[in-house]
Amino acid sequence: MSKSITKITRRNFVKAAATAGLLIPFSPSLMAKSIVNKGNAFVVPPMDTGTREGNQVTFNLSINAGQTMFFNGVNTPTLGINQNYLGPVLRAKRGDTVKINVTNKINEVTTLHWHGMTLPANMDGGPHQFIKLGQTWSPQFKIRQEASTLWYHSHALHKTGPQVYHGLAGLFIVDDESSDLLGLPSEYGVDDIPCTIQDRRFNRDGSLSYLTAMPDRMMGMQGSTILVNGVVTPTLKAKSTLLRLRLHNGSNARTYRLAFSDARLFHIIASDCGFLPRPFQTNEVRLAAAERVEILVDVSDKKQIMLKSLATSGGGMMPMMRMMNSSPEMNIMLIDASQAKQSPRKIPIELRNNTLALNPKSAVTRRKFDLQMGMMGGGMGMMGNMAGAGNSGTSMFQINSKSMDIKRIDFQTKRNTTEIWEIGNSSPMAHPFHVHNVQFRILDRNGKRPHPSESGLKDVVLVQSNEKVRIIMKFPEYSDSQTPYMYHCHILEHEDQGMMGQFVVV
Ligand SMILES: [Cu+2]
Repeated sequence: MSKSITKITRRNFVKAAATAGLLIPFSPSLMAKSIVNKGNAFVVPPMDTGTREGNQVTFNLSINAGQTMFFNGVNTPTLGINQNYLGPVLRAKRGDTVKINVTNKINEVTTLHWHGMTLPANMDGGPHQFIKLGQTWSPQFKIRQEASTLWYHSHALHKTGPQVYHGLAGLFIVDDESSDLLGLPSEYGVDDIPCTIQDRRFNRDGSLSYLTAMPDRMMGMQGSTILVNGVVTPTLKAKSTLLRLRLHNGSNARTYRLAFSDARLFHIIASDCGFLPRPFQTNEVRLAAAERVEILVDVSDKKQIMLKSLATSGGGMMPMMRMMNSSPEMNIMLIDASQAKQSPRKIPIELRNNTLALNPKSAVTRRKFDLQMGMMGGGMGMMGNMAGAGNSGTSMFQINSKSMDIKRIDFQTKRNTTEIWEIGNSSPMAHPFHVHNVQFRILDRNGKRPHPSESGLKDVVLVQSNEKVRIIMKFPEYSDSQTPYMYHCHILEHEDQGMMGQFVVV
């Protein structure tokens, strides 16, 4: 193939997009509004602590198809792990060795990836550790990192988007010795509450609508129905006046700007991979796809408050760019604190410093990455190529002018060494960039220090159009010259279409 690929720049983007028919207005939810059930009760996902023998913990997970009633009287075909939609909250301690038996009972190849976990490459659950129908994959690894809210999800090659969209995801909570001493709300489902936030779009027959509207491949799957733990905009009846919410963006693509309807202040206590040094007070937090934050919110006034995603208006002069980077106001979940009991807990002044040492002076290698949405010459060629992405090594979704090729290792790093990566974005929209096996710290955004809410350990960083973000990470001691780890955009449709690369640690 000798097609010419032009990078999308702001100048040529609108012209090409118009030719490709991408400027057709975004169709909102195809689901009739009247079916949306207003009074849904919040569901706390089942917690699974496995079978413990000393520090050895065994989990049994079964990936299956099922039916879920998101709307009264309407059955939606879904996928789940040990249940019909999503999976249990797995929970283990630092120092444990976990063994997870994952059995595939669906009629397509799948995987489970332990997002945020430091672990050997062949235990990672990326596209190389695929599981066929009827097979059981049993990764085993020691948990070496700090208390944090991690997650797990399908990472099947070119299938991550549809499989996660239909339900293959769950949380993985890591505890450690000292997190228990912080005096934080920690009664699971009572004052310590996991919240997986997802946006979905439904067809008239109640089935999930996937890649049915023109911008879906370009912008990633977005929908106007919000699910929290698989329930449409639920109502949480708070049992305590101080709530710890573990907010997880389990959406395929959407970035949220989370805030309460009365703009009340809350405290962010943790980001993707652990606690911040001290609580950061704010009245809103941005959460891109795959990111997590833990917040403490005081509801002792016993009011009803809506957790919302505030509207964002995209930057840029061009209408397409504005559309790609803007989002409407959305209701996430209602918190009804009228029955809440007085909490004995207080918001701590200090949390703790992460123990992971990441010193820029010790960085031995610097790498540059550019997130790109290249374009085939000719408007319709772009659409044709997008539809066919994945079979050839050429698609419009690229990192450093290459799209994912499972047979190509993009680079290798050395174990126990520190690197600084500069991630640029020359495409017109923001991309959440994720690296497997490491926890990184954000050094700067366009040369400026990151926001305090991003000062902790992370595994995903949102990179805006035209932004340069520098991150620092240390590769752990695991090495395997044969099995790669992934780095990729966590807009799952971008990942599936090639915005992903592979590295090995030697
Ligand atoms: Cu992307």
